[in-house]
Amino acid sequence: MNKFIFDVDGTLTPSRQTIDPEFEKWFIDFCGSNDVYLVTGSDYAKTLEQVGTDVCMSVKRIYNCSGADVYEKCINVRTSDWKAPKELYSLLNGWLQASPFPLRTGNHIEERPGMINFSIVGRNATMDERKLYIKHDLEFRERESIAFQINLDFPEISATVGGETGIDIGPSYSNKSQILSDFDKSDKIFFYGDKMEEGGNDFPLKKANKNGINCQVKDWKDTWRVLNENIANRT
Ligand code: M1P
Repeated sequence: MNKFIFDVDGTLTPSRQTIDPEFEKWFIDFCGSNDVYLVTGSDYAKTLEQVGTDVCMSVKRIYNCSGADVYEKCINVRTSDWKAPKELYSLLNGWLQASPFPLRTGNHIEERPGMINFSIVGRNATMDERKLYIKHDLEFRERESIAFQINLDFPEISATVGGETGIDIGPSYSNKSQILSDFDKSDKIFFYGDKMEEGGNDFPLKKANKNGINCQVKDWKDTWRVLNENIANRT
């Protein structure tokens, strides 16, 4: 059976922003005739804020925190109690002090069920402050090198670059690929994400979804375009 799995930030919405109203209507309609799932590094509160209750109720399941916290029709059906080791916090605080990026807005280490999100600029950043960090990160590839170092120092932990300003960190078994255990071998999985390159938080699921179709998109408009194209080719 065909199953459609979508990342949220950068795939259904601009990162940390809400879904476009026209696309929202179209997507809800799409959910009415297809089995749709969401998978994101974000927590449920943010997903609800970004895609709204109607989308949350229309999809079969939402895998928050990269699959560590699972919701069906707004009800939590599974969660993880993993906690990061103390040594990791020391390392993250070290980077927080050492980064040449000058701005700190607060909430730099956000604890979520089964994972933490680390952000040098801080999760309290405004859109303009986020833009400054995105520019800095594009130039210095800071998140990539922090994630690389964490993966090197903590073999039992997986750090991936997700969204535009943060790093998703959890136990090594707990990346987006963990959600595949909920699907049947006979399912044909279509996965849409914007961070499928190695080191990106969609990469582990793309890699594990060997028999399915993985579609790397540029943004939500590209997702909409690709879905329309697929539908046109099917008819
Ligand atoms: O899904 C990955 C991340 O996407 C967004 O990241 P950022 O704010 O850095 O653009 C956020 O929704 C974040 O919570 C999430 O982990």
